[in-house]
Amino acid sequence: MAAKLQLQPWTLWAFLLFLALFSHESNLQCKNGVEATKRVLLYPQSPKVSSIVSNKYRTAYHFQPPKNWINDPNGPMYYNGIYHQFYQYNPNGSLWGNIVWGHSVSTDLINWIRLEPAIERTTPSDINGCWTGSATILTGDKPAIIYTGADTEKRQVQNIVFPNNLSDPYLREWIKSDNNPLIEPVGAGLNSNQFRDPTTGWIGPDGLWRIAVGAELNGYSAALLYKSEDFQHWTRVDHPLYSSNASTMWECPDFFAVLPGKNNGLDLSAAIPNGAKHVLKMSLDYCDKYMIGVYDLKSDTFAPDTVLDDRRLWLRIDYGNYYASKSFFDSRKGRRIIWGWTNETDSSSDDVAKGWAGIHAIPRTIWLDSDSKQLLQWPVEEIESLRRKQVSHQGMELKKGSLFEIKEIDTLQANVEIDFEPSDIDSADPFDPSWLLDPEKHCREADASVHGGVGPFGLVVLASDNMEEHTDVHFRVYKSQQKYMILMCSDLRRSSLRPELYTPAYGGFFEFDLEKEKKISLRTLIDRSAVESFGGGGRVCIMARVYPVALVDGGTRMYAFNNGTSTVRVPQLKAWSMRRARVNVQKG
Ligand code: DQQ
Repeated sequence: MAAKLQLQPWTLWAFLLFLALFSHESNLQCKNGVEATKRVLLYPQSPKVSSIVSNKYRTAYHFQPPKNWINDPNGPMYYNGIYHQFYQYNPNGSLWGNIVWGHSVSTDLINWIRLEPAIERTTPSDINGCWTGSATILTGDKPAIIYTGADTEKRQVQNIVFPNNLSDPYLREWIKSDNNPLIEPVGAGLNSNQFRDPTTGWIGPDGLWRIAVGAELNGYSAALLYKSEDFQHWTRVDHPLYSSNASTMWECPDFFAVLPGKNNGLDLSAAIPNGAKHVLKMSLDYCDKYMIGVYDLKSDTFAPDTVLDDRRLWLRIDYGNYYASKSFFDSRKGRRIIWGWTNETDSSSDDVAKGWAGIHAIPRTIWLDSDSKQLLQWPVEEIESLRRKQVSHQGMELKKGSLFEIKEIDTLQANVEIDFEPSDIDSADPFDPSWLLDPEKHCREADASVHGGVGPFGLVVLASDNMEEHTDVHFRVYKSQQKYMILMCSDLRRSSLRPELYTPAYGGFFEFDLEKEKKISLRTLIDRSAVESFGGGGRVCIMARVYPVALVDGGTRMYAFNNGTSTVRVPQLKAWSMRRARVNVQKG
């Protein structure tokens, strides 16, 4: 039965007026080139924002420790029935520093038990830092972790640890090898301060192990390749796995195989089926980017299908606040899962006062689209165990200017899934390929108040009663030769009344066969200060942090809307309240 559309003209007017009045732009967005490299703050925050210190901003089902700072996910793995998540952790405070490897375990990727740190700064090869690394399950079913240490001279070196007791189900204790450091930053042109974050190892048909390490080589970015017979003695291959002069350093490289159109994952150390592609992911400019290509095991080279000299055009794992991601093959369910880190964007002084900073995005299943052109991501199915009260609406029509309030669920902790079916795709505006260089600019200029032929339509979340605060996640459809290009924006510019907050308008484009597919799906996970959205079945993902005053002071509201000229049908809208997960509350 068609739901009754709740149109509230006063709300819409307030909404549009506010859009017109407030358009403070941010210059800290994930960008390429000069701004990014000259940035003083590595991670965008808001040094001058007015302070609100509240635990109501603390997420209820995203991964974080009970207190203190976290950044990169490290060495995720599934071993003997247990998922392990390690993470860059400051045990002494909520700013980056004193980094050790925090360690948590889980049976479902959602509820976590906190353990003692697994790797601490205790030896000359890591006395100045235990930084990012990866786990590998070696032959004989024995896990090992290779991580970056900052040594006594602050050079970056690669070290290894092994579990002390394989019969401990939680692998609580990890022992450093006497062979550390395994790899030192030697060789012409290698910057010893830019040599870190080894990947998971993979074994070739020649029986040799390989790992890649992020580096700056002769001023260029590279994933350096190393080979070993025993995982302890490593030799650098004379060419990198891949390098590019379009950037200067890649942090946290990740390398994995995927099959077009199949969401079952592949173990890079197992025989890779015909037709598989390889993905090289790298972290730079506060963004996680990737290339899809072919890996030739004989020559040990990775060749991207498309080489783009302008790194603004490189594909992104996520178009929002998401960095240093790492994937692993989950042998339990035969899938590949990727985790990323999301920083706070309020001020670091508020982080000190709150006593915590940083979360991990919801683990996502990641696979390759059937046309091999891009990766798709979707929250792991286990997150659905947190769903409780559900509302659903079918067969709605959103005419131009419609706002439909989604009621009766917890708007601060929710999972919303909406299918949007534009009624007149011929009225889509034409696409200009130059927009691909800066989708954020396009989201700022074509915000939710600007009518298009088809769109904007989407969700308004964490809105205050009078709409002075709101976060908009929306789509806009453009016609591009034979296909459609969809712009997805997560516009935070009106997300909070707190002045000077970092509130960008994130955005990304995806190509879509709208004639065939008919519907564009949006899934948004709202978790207090986290708004994590998946557009077009996971073609564009945008993670965002928001700090509305209304979240602390009162309630918030949620709406579906259409502000495009043509009507959009909503065949299906489902929303659930989300329960709090048991994230690291219990110590093991
Ligand atoms: N974080 C780690 C480094 C890595 C960076 C240090 C990426 O190993 O390059 O905490 O966020």
